[in-house]
Amino acid sequence: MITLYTASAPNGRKASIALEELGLEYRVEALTLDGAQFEPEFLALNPNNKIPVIDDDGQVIWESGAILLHLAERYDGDGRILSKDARERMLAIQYSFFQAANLGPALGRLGQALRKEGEKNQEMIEIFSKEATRLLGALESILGDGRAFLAGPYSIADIMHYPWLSIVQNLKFPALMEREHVVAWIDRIGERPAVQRGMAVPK
Ligand SMILES: N[C@@H](CCC(=O)N[C@@H](CS)C(=O)NCC(=O)O)C(=O)O
Repeated sequence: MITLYTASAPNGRKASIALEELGLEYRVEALTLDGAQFEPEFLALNPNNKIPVIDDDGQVIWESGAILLHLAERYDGDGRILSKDARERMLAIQYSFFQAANLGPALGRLGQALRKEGEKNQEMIEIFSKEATRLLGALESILGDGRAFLAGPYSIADIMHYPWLSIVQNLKFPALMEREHVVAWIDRIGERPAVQRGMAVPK
């Protein structure tokens, strides 16, 4: 049995989308991230106090990219989220690392700076808006060659990016709205029924 520890937050939705794409049964433990992530029971699962975490028959995994790779390696016999072709597989891993190391932290810090109560740190907002804009430009150029998905076939690379970029689209972030290839990609991924189910977790 798989238990997913998650919250109403984009990194958790990467895991629920992958679980839905693979048609796996799983139990959801929803955290509110208002302190529950610092409780000893949760820190025993992830000392880094962040969701998502999965417990797959006693094997505990954290970091969204590692969770997606685990699910693909253990349950994806027919390459639904990770191609069996070695080059496509490595491309999917490359773009997954790219998301976890770049867009995730930039948008996460930007969100924190914008949500801060009281006087906002304009320097932080400017630094991370600029970085998010730069990364959207890189994605626009990658998708500009006409590919439908980031790494050839649909993959964990698309799943890693989608929950974050859908937030940016909902906010109508100006630097996104002019990136037509990225916007078309967001719409394409968002049409997938498994993505819609995964995005609705936790209920
Ligand atoms: N690199 C991690 C980032 C996970 C992450 O930042 N999770 C956020 C929610 S989207 C969280 O749990 N924040 C709680 C905290 O920082 O205390 C991953 O990809 O899994």
